[in-house]
Amino acid sequence: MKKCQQQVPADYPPRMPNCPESWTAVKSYAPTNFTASIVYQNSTDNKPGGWADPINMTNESLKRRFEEIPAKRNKKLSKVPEDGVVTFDGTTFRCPYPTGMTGRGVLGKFGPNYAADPLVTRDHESGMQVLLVTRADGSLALPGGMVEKGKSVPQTLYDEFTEEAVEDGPAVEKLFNECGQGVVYDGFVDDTRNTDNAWMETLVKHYHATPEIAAKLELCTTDKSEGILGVKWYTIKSLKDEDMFASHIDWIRKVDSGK
Ligand code: RP5
Repeated sequence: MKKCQQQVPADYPPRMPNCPESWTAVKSYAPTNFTASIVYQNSTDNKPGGWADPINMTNESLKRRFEEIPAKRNKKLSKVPEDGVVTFDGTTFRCPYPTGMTGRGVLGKFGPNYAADPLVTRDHESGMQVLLVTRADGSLALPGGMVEKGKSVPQTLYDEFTEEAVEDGPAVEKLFNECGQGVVYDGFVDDTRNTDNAWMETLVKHYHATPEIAAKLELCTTDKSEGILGVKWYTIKSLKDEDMFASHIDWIRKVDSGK
């Protein structure tokens, strides 16, 4: 079972009990319906320029939003052929897993809500280390964030890293320009905020800092980004699954050299 089938953030009502594991396993389905008031307050029909889709999403407005998503990401949408809840150009979009909840929860967009996650590592005598933040709920996470309207994925990776984890400066520029190792993951995130109608997808890019660059990265000590409690290097092999946010541990283990 996925986290998004069993767990909820503190400000959510409970999901449907005994949520089916897959869409094909659905026999009777009575999901909880929940959209947070903050989503309605920020819907573009209530607030011009708001971050959430209109309350009554039309095919036309969904089309306009999809056109804003970088073309490369359009191919990565999670699609299912029938019984879905969001349609666009004859295609139906639904969370890849039943979540026991409809509505948008706290997520602004119908369908995929896009994020970007920088996965920054360094070599250490204890083994490869990764730079993680502590989120408000106490879980450890990559310092990622939502791809906001008008922002590219590379810009989001840089901005989130310098807002949540490391002070901006020449060392960060060198890290991003010279230490890129490629995209580790691009797709669905097992995020406890997901619903059947709105879910997280992300692009994770790996950067491996040289000892010189790692030594110059100055970790943030003040909370510039709302809800971040701290930032630290962690030895990957000592991380525990239960301490980690969403499916971040899966991508971190993919890059661990084990040394
Ligand atoms: C996760 O939520 C993504 O992997 C990303 O790390 C994060 C973005 O949400 P916020 O940090 O902006 O809440 O699904």
